[in-house]
Amino acid sequence: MRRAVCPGSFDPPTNGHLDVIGRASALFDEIVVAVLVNKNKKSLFTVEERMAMLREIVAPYSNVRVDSFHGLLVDYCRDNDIRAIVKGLRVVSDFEYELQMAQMNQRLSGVDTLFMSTSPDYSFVSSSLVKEVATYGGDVAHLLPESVHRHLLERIAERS
Ligand code: COD
Repeated sequence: MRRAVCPGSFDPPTNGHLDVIGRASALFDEIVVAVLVNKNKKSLFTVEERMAMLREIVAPYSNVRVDSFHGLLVDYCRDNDIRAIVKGLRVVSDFEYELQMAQMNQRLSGVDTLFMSTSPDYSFVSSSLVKEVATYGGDVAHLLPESVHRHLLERIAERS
């Protein structure tokens, strides 16, 4: 089985993430969307909340499942028989960091990283910018799946 992982923080998942996940699902037998558990990073949503949002939005793709992981991504890949990492590339500045990680992961484990160019509609979208704009009342509805947008507005309202 050709299985690949789309890893990330997904705090929260955006249309940019979903675009890459959906396109990757057409290329592999199975895609695992894996949420990094990182206790040192302050997040707006818990890992469980992010996984629940992801499960909801990937429901149309029958070969996509959602999981979480601790520690090194390459260890998760080894333990789950995953041969490829799929990442989206937005802008040139993404490339330098992503290339470094891809080469490190390849050297550590032999797992290859495949880069997918982001859709021009979402090349400027990141979870952190979406949170910032929404916090100050900007409209981000067109950048997020509808259910995620609802959860985001609820969370911001709870915190204000
Ligand atoms: N369009 C297309 N793709 C996008 C968009 C967009 N608008 N936004 C994000 N993406 C893609 C990017 O490929 C990104 O890599 C991925 O989605 C996830 O994005 P985020 O922001 O949710 O997640 P990150 O960047 O915080 O995730 C980083 C990882 C968790 C993948 C990374 O830190 C990791 O693998 N950590 C595990 C520890 C480890 O193995 N470290 C050693 C690395 S060599």
